[in-house]
Amino acid sequence: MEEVFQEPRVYTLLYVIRDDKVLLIRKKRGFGEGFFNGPGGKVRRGESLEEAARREFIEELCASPGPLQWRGVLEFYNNGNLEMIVHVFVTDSYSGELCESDEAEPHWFPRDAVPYSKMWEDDRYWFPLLLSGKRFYGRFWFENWEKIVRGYVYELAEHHRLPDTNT
Ligand code: 6OG
Repeated sequence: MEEVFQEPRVYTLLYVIRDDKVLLIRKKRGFGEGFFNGPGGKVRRGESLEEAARREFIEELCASPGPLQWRGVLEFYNNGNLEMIVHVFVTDSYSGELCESDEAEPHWFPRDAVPYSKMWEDDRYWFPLLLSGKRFYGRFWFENWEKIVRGYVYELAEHHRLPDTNT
């Protein structure tokens, strides 16, 4: 029963997409070390998803992101357990200078040269939707966080928009 009442672990990812390029970070430590990913991390208690996405971006890259758009949600299972719920945002701007932090090294990639072989395996399934401006919902089952044994991604349609939001 304990499992059932565990707080869900909710995370964010935030990508800057601008001039046909996307901003990724190379993670220098923690979960996914060595992989390219978006800046992001765990949502804290009392914080909104958007606040968390902004805070993590600033912590990892120093600059402040512009207006955010919510783009999708991903659920990750590992060895059969739901481990992470990740909300994905994009922005087309930021203010200030990007920095390298002890967590992350910023890198720009052309949208047609995204380094999938150095990213989490799930990214190749949903990142194209992100790049083409779509919203999505995905679920992936990993084995030992190494390989995907099952998964799917749905594109969300207009009628799946949440009420009272402009995203
Ligand atoms: P910290 O532990 O650094 O947050 N994350 C994933 N991102 C992708 N693209 N694929 C996955 O497949 C992921 N699993 C976790 C969520 C970890 C960051 O890594 C993301 C967080 O932004 C399994 O605080």
